Amino acid sequence: MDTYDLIMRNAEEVVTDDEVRDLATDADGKRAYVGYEPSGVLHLGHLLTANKLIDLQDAGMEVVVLLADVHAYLNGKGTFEEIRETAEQMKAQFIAYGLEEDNTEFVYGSEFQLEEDYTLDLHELELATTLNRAQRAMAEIQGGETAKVSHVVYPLMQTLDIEYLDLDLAVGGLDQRKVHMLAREELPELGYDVRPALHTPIVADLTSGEGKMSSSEGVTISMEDSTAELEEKVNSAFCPPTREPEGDLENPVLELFEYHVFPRFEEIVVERPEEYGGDLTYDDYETLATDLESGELHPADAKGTLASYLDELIAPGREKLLEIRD
Ligand code: IYR
Repeated sequence: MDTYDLIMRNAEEVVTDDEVRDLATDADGKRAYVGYEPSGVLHLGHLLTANKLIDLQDAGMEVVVLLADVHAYLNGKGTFEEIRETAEQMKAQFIAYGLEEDNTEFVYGSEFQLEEDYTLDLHELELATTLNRAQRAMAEIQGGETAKVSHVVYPLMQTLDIEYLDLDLAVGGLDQRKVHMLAREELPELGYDVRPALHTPIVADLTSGEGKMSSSEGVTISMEDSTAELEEKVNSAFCPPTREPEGDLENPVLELFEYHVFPRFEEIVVERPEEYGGDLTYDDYETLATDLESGELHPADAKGTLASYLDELIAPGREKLLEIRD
């Protein structure tokens, strides 16, 4: 796969395509990042952006993982002590998942976000941004019911991170897009360069195929799940024999194959007894999806296979968690 295709694989959108094409012509050593509010256990949402970071490492880029402790604090996720402890666990799980240790820089937000230059730039952005604009940027990120002053400081800090971490590309789920758009508008106000952003898709809820899979509602798969729990969750997933179920529904089983399994395995084997046609082997997502639609691949076999590949992906992180907790 060429560099541009690798950068773009499974991206829902990039802003802008021209800027990413430009980056792809000279990607070696360029810096990309994702920021995460520390939460103890990685779930599929974290792993989707982690897959993208692995693609970017394969494309020759340096990857920065921001353990966004100050952001988590501003979003009401606990004391600094609690947040840092969770961040350390999170880092260990990312490495176990497959981020190359010598090619990944893990940075705590508090290492640079409390410095004087950063703070003064932050105040300048506060002065340049309306409350309304900052609140809109936070709509899909904010926890808790009532917006606090901290929630409008948050996206301005996320804007500055792009400059202070000296990045060439900002990566995030689609829920980060409004912050990245704000950043594109505001960075030039301070005399800084605009950087491109890449957004990964949001996977639908596993059991209904509606809306998004989230850790706060419905069923989500995390690194804490045992093999049996994972099988149970995947086996109860919504999986009609089509890529495009009616209305706003999605097929979450196909989405998980596309975004989580195919990027990490060269070949997928669906094991079937001879009497049911024997094993099926796939080296690309499209063929698997087509077989599900035609009836060649039964949803139950698709789910069983998905569960075993997801299990292989999360197993090293699951072991790491058990080790840390002992
Ligand atoms: N807003 C992210 C966390 C975050 C991301 C980046 I990129 C930052 O520079 C800072 C924080 C979230 O919703 O988890």
